[in-house]
Amino acid sequence: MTLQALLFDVDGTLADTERDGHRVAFNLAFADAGLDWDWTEELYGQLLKVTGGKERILFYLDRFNRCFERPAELDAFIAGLHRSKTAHYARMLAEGCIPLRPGVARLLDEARAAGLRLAIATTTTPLNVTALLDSTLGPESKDWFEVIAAGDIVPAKKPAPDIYLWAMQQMGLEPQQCLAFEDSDNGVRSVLDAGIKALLVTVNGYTREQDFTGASLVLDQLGEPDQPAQVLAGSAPSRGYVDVTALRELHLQAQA
Ligand code: XBP
Ligand code: MG
Repeated sequence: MTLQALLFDVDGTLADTERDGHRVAFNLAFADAGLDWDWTEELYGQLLKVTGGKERILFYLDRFNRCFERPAELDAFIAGLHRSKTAHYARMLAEGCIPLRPGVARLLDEARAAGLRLAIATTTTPLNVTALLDSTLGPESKDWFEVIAAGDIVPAKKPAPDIYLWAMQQMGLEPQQCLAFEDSDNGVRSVLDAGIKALLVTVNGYTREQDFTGASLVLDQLGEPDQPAQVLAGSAPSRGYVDVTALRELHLQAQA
């Protein structure tokens, strides 16, 4: 089957959002609520084990803050904190705090010109995706993506495959027709368990040491003509950066 569609994770993949974006927004929400919780860069690396902001807050209480006296309505309390965090995060994006990673805008342009279908598959809140696209590529860029699969649209977040399965179902696609982009071990698990074999990982500071077994190619970034990608596993793209030709080759090899 030929390559038909590119499925993109958002956090860590389209943009390096976690350390200076989500983490900061969580801390602002905690401060607004009068909580003295401080998610340091180091602690946040451990909290990233769990995807989904609400799930991550619960994981923090279970694992790192057992002494906190929990309110009777814990789910509602967490949901309120998370709403506040999302508002802070969207404001930070609108202020232009977080750029896209190298090669992302170029590759999206090339993929559209080549007629590839595009989708998003992420655990983050839908508003965060549109805020990122608006602030980096402009409001019209939302329409480049046929499906934006995000947040609570499926109950089981990554590493479960559900978000990728949902996106492919919406688009009428088979896993063999897709190539996915991820940055983390949780994302890799989700893609592979959805049956997608063509998988390109671009690592970031939090994920560099993780296990990406099963990924077709692991790079430090997609790269640009004047900024070659560094290969961490797999074969280097022929031009030194990821373009549509490299994606087609990768997809072909992954199906073999
Ligand atoms: C991203 C996440 C998200 C964000 C925070 O994982 O786990 O939870 O960290 O966003 P992935 P929300 O890149 O694997 O999709 O607070 O909106 O959940
Ligand atoms: Mg990610």
